[in-house]
Amino acid sequence: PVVKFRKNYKPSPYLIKNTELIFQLFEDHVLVSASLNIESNPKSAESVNLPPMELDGVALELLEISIDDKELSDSDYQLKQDLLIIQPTTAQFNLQTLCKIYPQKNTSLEGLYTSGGKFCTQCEAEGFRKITYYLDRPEIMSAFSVRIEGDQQKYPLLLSNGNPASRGDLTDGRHFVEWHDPFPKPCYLFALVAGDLDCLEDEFTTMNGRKVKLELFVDKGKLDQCQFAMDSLKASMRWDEEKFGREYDLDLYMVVAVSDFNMGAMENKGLNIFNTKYVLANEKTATDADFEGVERVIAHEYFHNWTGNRVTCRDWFQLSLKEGLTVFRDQKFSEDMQSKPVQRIDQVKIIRSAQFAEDSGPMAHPIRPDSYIEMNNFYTVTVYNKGAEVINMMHTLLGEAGFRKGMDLYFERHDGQAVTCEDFVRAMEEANDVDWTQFRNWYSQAGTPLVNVKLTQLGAGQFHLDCEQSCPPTPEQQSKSPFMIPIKTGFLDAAGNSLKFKVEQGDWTDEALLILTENKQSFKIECDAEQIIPSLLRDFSAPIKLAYEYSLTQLATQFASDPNSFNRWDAGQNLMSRLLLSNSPTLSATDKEIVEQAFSAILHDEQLDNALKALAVQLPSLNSLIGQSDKVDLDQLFNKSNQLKQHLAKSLEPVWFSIYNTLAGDNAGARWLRNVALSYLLIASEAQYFELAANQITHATNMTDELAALQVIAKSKNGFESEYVEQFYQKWQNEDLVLDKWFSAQVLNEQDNVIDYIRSSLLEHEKFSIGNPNKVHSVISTFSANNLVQFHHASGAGYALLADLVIQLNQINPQIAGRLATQFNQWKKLDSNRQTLIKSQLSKIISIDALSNDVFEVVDKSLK
Ligand code: B3K
Ligand code: ZN
Repeated sequence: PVVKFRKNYKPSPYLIKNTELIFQLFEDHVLVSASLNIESNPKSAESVNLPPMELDGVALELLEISIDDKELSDSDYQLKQDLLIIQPTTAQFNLQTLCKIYPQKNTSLEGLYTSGGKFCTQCEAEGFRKITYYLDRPEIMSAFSVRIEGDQQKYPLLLSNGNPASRGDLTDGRHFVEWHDPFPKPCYLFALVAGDLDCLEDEFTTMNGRKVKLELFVDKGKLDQCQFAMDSLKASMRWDEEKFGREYDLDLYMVVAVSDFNMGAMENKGLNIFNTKYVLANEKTATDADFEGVERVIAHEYFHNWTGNRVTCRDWFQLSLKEGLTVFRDQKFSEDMQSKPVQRIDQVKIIRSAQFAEDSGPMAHPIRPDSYIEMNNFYTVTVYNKGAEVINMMHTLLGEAGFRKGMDLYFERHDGQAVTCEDFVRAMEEANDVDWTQFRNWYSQAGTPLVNVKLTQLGAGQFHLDCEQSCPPTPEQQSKSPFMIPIKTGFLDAAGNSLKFKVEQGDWTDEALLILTENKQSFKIECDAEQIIPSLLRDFSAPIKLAYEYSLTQLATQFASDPNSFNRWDAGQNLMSRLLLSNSPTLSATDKEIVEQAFSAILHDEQLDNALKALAVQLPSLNSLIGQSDKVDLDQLFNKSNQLKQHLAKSLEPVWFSIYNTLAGDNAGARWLRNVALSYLLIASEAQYFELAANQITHATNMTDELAALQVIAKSKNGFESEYVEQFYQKWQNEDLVLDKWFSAQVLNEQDNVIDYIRSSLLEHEKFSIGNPNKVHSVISTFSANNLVQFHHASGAGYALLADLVIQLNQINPQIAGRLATQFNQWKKLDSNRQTLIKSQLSKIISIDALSNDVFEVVDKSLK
């Protein structure tokens, strides 16, 4: 496999000004003819000499090729591994090719493929080369005209990007539609859909009074699950106008939902293609969390129209330019639509459980990676979510207005261009007249910085806050320069009241932004109090780990009353993490009591809303505990976390019971808290409270409650034989997305026979399909990421299961196989027995025949 390096970037010697494509769709193949207007690139030093032109192409049968209407003879071109090489003789010419492809056999779900009887595409990152020979790199921006021909009955809908230009009938029951997209775009944004679908139509009037037609296409019979996605689309369109002054630019915006899709969704210009999971939702079939997911992903793809499509990436190393920024935008949108602190907590949970793990493992990379083998492996939590945190720091440093100025300048300068992260930072800098030389380290350095903070009292009301930052080595970077780290800070007194203070010579305030730039830095704090408790990194103002030696009482105080909701939650997490990760093999009675009392106070706090309560009384996830540690004793951790859960379940049993019985589940927050209470009750006594769950699953009127009950039942001792699990299946067997939940609920059972059950019942189930990423995710990813007790079973059976699936998927769908393989990446933190077991699975994987680049890259790095 070849490694590609960022430092080797060179502009392409050729450009493609216009792209005309004709697709002839048939039952077992598709003919693609391409006519490309090619020019030498004035920005390339080599282009004056007309070097050979190398076009990318994978798994294409080249049937015809000509230049300027003259057919080429065999000696005029070369076909090498995944390349077509021609020798241009003029600086401008037209290249025509005709290729045959087999979408019906394409299980990689990349390029053109079929899903549920319809044709659809996924071209990002490098899938377009599976459709036709092309310069498959994002800086090649071309105006596309597309003609699609197919059977009228089977494919009444023939869709592509832009606006429909003409349509008509052909012979043999066939018809055609022609599309033209006026905005030049990279080929990764190309899309085609053909099929017979239902459509929900609507209209949006833009801020300048233009009418945009909105069309949401779904499988027949699913129209009753579309309204929420449509409403979310309109809300996002309005939000982007109001927040960023960005208006939609075509007359038509289409969204198509397909069942077989490798990720959440894709922002193809004017024709988004979505995983059904992020479109279909109504109360009966979708949980409150699903609704949030739909709203977020619909918004994310819509926001890409400006951050991604109008301004795109020069090369794939710059992916965070569009992804980090667009995640940041969808996060701000969700904060405006939902509860801000709850959203922030969710965002930080992802960073702590998944991104910190990635940053401390073999795949660690900066948000702008320096190298890759398979680009698809770099659609990561680092590029996306840490990338969004980096943008969020800019937002914190510049404030709302300054950030907007930077965005405006970025769009003004770069509309219609393919640019770099550097261009973005420069626009922010210049619009605000700041120097962000050091800030750029966030783009170039991998790893999670650790900031150690100490508070010392100098005299009455005088303190020093000493900060020291460091960043551990990562595979390609041994030593790091200091980062610029904004730390939003407040102080509380011993009773938890917010204190006024001054930093250095500043004004009296109750919150300040400390900006760390040195390895060691000390801030002088003036504060009129005896004892002060620092409330640090409020709202998670930087993607770092922060260490401060709080006493358990101080943490409990913060948990009970920090005015910053995020930090209040965080203090609770911190308190529990400290106890769970300490060296002692068991929890002491006092430890358990401290948490119990803290929970009790939270649950009785009448000011606090239910969603925040629900979050506060959940233990830090095992993933985040592992993600934050360098070494972990899993058995001890599992043990202690069970002890703590048991204790909280038992000691607060009456409280859980009263919440369950008195809280009306009439809004999402209340449902959430009530269902958390239910899960504690079943931990307290399965025998005693099983009836509650049984009753809930039978009478639930919404999927949130129905699923919560299913989850506790499926997890219970007799979960595998439960009649309720079976009834749920009978009820929902024809609702694919609900079945995914049914599969997931079962793989979370922590009993020893779960792995056998997965192998013999779930993977063999008639509704399971290895080719469907949602199913693989529901069963295998959910098991290995969320049933850690069994995934890490000392027998190694969990590892063997994951490895078997990686190997099975390696040929079928390398992208999904590669992603699954990353689940092994934490192995060096574990005990030697588990290390040996995982290592042998990794070695088994790496030695199989025809290993895909995707899997190779992940496993090879993991073994190093
Ligand atoms: N841009 C796509 C992701 C493509 C992933 C390719 N393996 C979805 C998104 O981030 O909006
Ligand atoms: Zn995106």
